[in-house]
Amino acid sequence: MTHDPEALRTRAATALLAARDRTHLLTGCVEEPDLLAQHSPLMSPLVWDLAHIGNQEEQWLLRTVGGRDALRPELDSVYDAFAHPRASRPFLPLLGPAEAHGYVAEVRGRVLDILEGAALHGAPLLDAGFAFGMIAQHEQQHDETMLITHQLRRGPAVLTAPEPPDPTGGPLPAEVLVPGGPFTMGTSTEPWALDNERPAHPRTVAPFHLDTAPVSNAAYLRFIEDGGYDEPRWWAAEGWAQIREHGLRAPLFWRREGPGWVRRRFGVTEEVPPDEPVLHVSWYEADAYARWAGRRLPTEAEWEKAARHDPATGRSRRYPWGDADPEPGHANLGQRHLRPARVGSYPEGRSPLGVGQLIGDVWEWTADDFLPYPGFAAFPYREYSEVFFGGAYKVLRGGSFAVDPVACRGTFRNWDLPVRRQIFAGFRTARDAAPGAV
Ligand code: AVJ
Ligand code: FE
Repeated sequence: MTHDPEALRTRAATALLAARDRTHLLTGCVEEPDLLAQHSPLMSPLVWDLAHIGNQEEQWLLRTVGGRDALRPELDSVYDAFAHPRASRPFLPLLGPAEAHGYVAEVRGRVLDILEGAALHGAPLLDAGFAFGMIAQHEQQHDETMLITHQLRRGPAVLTAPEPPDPTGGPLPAEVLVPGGPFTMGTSTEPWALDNERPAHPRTVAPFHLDTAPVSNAAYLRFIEDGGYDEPRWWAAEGWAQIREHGLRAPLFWRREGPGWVRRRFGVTEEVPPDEPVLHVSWYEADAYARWAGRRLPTEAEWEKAARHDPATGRSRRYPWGDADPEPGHANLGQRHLRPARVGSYPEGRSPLGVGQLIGDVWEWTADDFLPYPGFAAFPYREYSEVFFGGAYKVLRGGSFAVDPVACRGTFRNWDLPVRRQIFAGFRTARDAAPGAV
């Protein structure tokens, strides 16, 4: 990233404005009752996300970075994600839609003024405009959350987008061999990387084979049709308990119709597209599929080595295609499309070893629990990552079609509970290489 202060200022302002455009799109396409309603107990009302975005921005950019007096200090507790579980948020004294829009706009006006005069160096929170980048990422993360709420919402479609491009570049082998040995995991140099991606540190992986694309609906359907949901031997105990208790037979939003399956997608019912990466599966479903296929989920280190390691130089790169920021030809990011692209798409985005679609399309469940890297230091607040470390959450990598490029890198780590299915998650599988492989 540039060190020129004016270029940094422009980058920060552009990231904030892009996030706000998306927030407006997601909150402007439904009527007031739909902004106030809770569409699922797993999600907040959209109007909570909206004002929470503004409140985070007020706390970090207006007060902490700008040193200004609080604008609406009484809102801090209402929009504190830890004080109120999502299911309880409709009952809070929330700002109404018009008030919430007014509040976020008022905060933003002052923040852009602060950005004009801010030193973008001299303290970790300011260096390269980190705090501004963090808040732009925070807004984009909530925009993805709001898009999940849109997917859960019943009723006719309100969002539209062009279809992803057709797959090009010819057929891929099903898997590639990723060589064993050391590589650099995490980062100490990516300016807007969040605390859990840091620091860069050496890791060694054994040689392994990795799918060149995420698992498709057609492949997942073979698992279903083979009785995968009736066979306890494929399932971790808690996963088996979940599918039995809730009678799960297929990914979330799928429904049997005649001999086939249809699914509801942003208010439209369509046949399940065979060549698209499977979406809306839990970690337990991904894990069970992999075991059925005689394979396993990749570890987080394996995923990152496949995505970042350049065998020619031994260096870890920012993205599978190199160090350049994502362009539309590299990956399906940024809600440009409302679905993952078919497997085999984005040949320009492939890694040197020929692994495709690591970035964008679907979040990919990995085998691992969300844990700190050696040398981790919480920054700038414990509640971003540290309070989630332990064993309860599984790591997801690579980002979905709903992730903005500002919040997606080869090092970016997401996490969620292994039972969750509403997130835009799929997976790919791996297997150990035979002894003697490189
Ligand atoms: C990193 C996506 C798990 O949405 O819970 C938003 C991001 N943190 N506000 C989440 C986040 C605080 C977080 N995830
Ligand atoms: Fe948040």
